[in-house]
Amino acid sequence: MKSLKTLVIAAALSLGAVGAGHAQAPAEAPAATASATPAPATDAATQAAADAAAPAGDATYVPMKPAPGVGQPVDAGINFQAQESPIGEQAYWFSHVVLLPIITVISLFVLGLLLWVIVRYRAKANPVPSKTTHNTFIEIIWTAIPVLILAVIAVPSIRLLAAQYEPPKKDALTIKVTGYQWYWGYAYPDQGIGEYVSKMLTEEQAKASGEPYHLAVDNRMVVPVGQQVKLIITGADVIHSFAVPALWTKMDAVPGRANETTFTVNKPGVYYGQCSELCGVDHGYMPIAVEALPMDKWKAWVRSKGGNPDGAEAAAPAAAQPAPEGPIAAVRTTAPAETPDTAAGDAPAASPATTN
Ligand SMILES: [Cu+2]
Repeated sequence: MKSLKTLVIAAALSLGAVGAGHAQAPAEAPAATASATPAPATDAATQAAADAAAPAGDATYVPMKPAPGVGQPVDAGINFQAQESPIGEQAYWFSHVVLLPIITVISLFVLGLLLWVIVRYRAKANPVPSKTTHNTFIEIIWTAIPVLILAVIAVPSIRLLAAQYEPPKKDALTIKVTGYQWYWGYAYPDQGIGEYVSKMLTEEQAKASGEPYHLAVDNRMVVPVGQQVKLIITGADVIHSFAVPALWTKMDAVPGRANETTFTVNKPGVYYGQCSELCGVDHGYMPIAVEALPMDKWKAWVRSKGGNPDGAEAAAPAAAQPAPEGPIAAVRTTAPAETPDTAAGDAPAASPATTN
């Protein structure tokens, strides 16, 4: 199984990183959120090259419509979102097949004991109270059984914890995620896709594209189905947190650090999330949308972004450099095509007034 080191790292990271709650966005809209153009702005030459390189019929990327109730919260929902990744399924099973039944049985048992004591040993029925104190047998039982229950729970619990922090596979797709006040930036260094920003759609835009307002964005993170995705996550200004409940993914975006997490999406779809670390006045307006596509369609999307789906060798050398130490400057070597308000310099978050 996992090494002791993995377990220790997993336990330490999990203290701050894993959670299943999903806050609803506030109802009030931000003042005049300036969104970039919804459609990716590819120039004619890039598009022509993509058309030539792509198999017929898949060269054009059209944002997928979300399925109702999948990858997003539901009205009056109290359960986890339906899980669409292997780790998420494991976690869901652990919660609903192991923990909930045990919790229910213990709660009913304790409630029964309380009722029994209240009725059987009430003052009226016992004018002379019992002076009994210790009972060795009972004390051993009520210590040993909880210990056994905890030991049984510990096995799947630690297995799940370790699985969440297992190092990524060699062929994982690397995406660099940067949290800004108050939007997200995504870059695909191995495909030569420089950073582009992802901003919340206005209410009218969301309605027009048939997506939930406060969750819909202009430029999604697009990933292939069934392939492991490795996120390198950092923050440009303050601490943010990248969280997508349906993919069982949450990781803090901390300035000066490159945090890593992985997920694999089971099936095509659109999965929404939100920044989950209070990061300032527009914290509630920096949603996340992950779109999972079959591999051929994902490759077409990469081409539509001017990237090379087949990896780093053929991509532009400057854009392919891994740069955990100076992440923002490095991925900006390829100028974002559709990011008018961040393309101007190396300090995209320096003027909140222009981004909101
Ligand atoms: Cu944030």
